[in-house]
Amino acid sequence: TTKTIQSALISVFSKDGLEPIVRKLHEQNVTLYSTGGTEEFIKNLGIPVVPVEDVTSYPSILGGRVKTLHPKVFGGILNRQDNESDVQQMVEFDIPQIDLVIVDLYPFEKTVASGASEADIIEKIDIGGISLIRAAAKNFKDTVIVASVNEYSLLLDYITNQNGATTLEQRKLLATKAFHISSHYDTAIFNYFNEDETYFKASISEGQILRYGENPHQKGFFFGEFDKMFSKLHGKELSYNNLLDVDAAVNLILEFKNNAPTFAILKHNNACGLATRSTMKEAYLAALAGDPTSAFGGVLITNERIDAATATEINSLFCEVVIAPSFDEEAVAILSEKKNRIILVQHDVALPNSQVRTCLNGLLVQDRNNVTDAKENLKVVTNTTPTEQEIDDLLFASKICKNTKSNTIVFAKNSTLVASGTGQTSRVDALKQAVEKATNFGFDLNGAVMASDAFFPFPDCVELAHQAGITAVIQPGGSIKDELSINFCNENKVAMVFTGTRHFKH
Ligand code: 93A
Repeated sequence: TTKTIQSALISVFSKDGLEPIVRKLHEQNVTLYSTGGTEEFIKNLGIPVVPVEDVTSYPSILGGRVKTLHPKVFGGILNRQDNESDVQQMVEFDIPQIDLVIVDLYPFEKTVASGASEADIIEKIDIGGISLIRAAAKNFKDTVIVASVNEYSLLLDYITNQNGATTLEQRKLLATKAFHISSHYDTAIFNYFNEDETYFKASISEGQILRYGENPHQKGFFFGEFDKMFSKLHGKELSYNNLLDVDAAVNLILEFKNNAPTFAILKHNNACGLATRSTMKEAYLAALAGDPTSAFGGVLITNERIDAATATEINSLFCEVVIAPSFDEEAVAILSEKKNRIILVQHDVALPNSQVRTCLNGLLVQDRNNVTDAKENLKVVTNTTPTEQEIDDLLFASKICKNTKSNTIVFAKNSTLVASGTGQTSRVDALKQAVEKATNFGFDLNGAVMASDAFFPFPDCVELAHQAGITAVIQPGGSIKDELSINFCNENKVAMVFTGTRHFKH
């Protein structure tokens, strides 16, 4: 798989940095082919070079628009050296082998940026060069592609230190970089043509046009393969906000994949009800009881099949979307009674491992938060140890906490979300909100547990939690004032565990 460069086609717009490469190639007796200006440049260095016209027996025509676009050139680049018929045809059609292609494309973006006329800009759409790049990159098994000045030093290294030899791995890496360049180049051309964004208004081939964005005056699109993740059984088209809720719901229920029947109700991407029970109907009723007010217009999701008994209960709630891995036939009939209610069967497909959002004039990309706190990762930091039931509830609460907007405080008891404070700018406010909600919906917080997505900078949170009746706490730990919270818990017989993992979600 190691190949030595014996011939090269060089066609570069900018000649900067080319001289040392050409000299080294010449030193190693590499046959050089080249186009107009580049050929001139090489000749002026006193180095022999074969004009590409001599290969094609064809002049450069149409004012240079067609120079390298010829079977003899592309045959030389694209032939497979381990393919008998390719090898035969190379002889039959007298095609020269081309081992290395060096291209620097017409500067399309620079020309656009300079404010040039449309005619000048169009002329800077490189056709031959981009084809050379794509051809050589496609045939990386046999051909080396250098599609940018940025790769000159790498090439120089191969010529100098590897005597012009490259490994398959090195050629594939250069091909990857080449396709990055060609896709960027074509995207720039697309953006120029699509200046007024008419394309997106007219076409759904790229993104799915949504009725509108977050609000009716905003346009909205979804780029993804919804049908791979869900089968829609019933209901209206999903809106931008529906999709965001569905995303939150899918991420949340993933945490409970292997649990007993678990039912979650989400509003504005946060869980407002969630419970695990021995039947789905009980789980639903317990989830609904968590916050029946917020559940109105919510998105519902389960980790197991929805049966008719559960569907009957759900039917009396106004909700936007119901998602489950499967439904009893009768359940679908019941849930379909409401014309607009969206019913989705969720398929067992993994979510991508990267998350992307816009940031300023670019993007932020990060890994998914794949850490789920587990029993073996808990470190008890108080004299009081949590009971088995409390440990179960702490882990249960932590799963919800992780999937709720920061700052978050979650209260749970007996596998039920009792109340949460979500998306607050201070952790104490999140806690106060949770206490107030729990009180409003008639929950007794005595013996309930608390989860926090990040550490407590002060002991105020454990103080308020204890006052409310909380007996066990789960949090990452790591504040310089951890000791103050631990001391308070010790004095008041509250159990606390550290996970070491923060679960911000903004
Ligand atoms: O007009 S083109 O699209 N037609 C071609 O056949 C062609 N082949 C190479 N432009 C073409 N090129 C480009 O010419 C290269 O990508 C490079 O940017 C430039 C080099 O031309 P010269 O060697 O004459 O300076």
